[in-house]
Amino acid sequence: MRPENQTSTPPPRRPPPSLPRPNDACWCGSGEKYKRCHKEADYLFLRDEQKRLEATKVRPGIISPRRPVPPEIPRPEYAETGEARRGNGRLIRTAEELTRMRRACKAAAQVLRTVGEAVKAGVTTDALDALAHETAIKLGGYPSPLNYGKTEDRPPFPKSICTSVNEVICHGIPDSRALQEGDVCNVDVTVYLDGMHGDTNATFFVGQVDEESKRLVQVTRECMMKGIEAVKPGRPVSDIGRAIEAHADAHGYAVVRSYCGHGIGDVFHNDLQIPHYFDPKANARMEPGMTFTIEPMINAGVWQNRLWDDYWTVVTADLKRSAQFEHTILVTESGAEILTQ
Ligand code: EYF
Ligand code: CO
Ligand code: CO
Repeated sequence: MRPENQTSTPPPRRPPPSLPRPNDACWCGSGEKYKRCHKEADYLFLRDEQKRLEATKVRPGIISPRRPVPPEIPRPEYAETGEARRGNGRLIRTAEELTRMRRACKAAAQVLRTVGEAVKAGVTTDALDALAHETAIKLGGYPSPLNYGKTEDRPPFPKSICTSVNEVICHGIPDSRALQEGDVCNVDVTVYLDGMHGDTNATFFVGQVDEESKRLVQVTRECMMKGIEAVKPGRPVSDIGRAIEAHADAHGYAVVRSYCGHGIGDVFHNDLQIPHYFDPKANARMEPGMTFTIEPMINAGVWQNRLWDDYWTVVTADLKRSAQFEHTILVTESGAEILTQ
């Protein structure tokens, strides 16, 4: 048959971004009610498109057995039972506590550097977990996420770091999935050493990534730095979120609202919360001697998140990419000192 005589079914037309109501006129201009015209075809089209989208997204892999920590490593209160303390309400560190805090933060930064160097296509996130676990222990530390976060509704976190790839915002569980060329992978490390926790994370490129992901990661790093520059004794912690949100907004990105920075020290998370968006209710004043994290999660699309049914893995609601950076900081007389540098 000659090409001009071939008949083939045209591909289904893409529905407009905002669908009409059933009794409104159809978007195609037929003059028919939407429900009698394109409604069914649109719903089938969108369902198939969602399936196609999900097929290219991160899926859960196999989680390896719990890694043991040698008995000589001092451990936090939840290491055996999963039951964590909330802290004693004291948010200002003594000089002696700060000395220990610096050691814990330095160890966390070292583990993050070591794991960051191992991020490559073909490496599983479980292999990154093994490396972080072993490096923390070599430094005399306990990997804080291991067995942390148990409540009535969920078991404790099963691994030593969080690895959050592409559309995973945070708390991704290291598993058998191998990193792929073009992925972005956040590695979040917390180490318990000398009775204190130090918490830091960074987002790494796996090989060559697309320009949009490079921009997202760069702007997210800048958001964290803007937040750190906003730290000033006497000012409310809402200044931090205000600075971060303004920078994300200016680049067309969204700030995750469900997870915040946190006070940290002898407990992994104390009562102090640091929102990364402007929240006028976040009126706690920053004081010299406070230690907390600034860890903005910035999304390429919408700010909303969903939780996988594994209890932990937080993903973007639209499955677009997300990035994060984190430092533990100390409030000084003039601003902030980064402890996890
Ligand atoms: C839905 C946990 C996970 N919580 C916080 C427990 O501050 C952290 N990173 O910078 C941080 C790391 C971990 C963590 C690892 C495990 N958890 C609690 C509540 C919800 C949740 O995931
Ligand atoms: Co962290
Ligand atoms: Co943190």
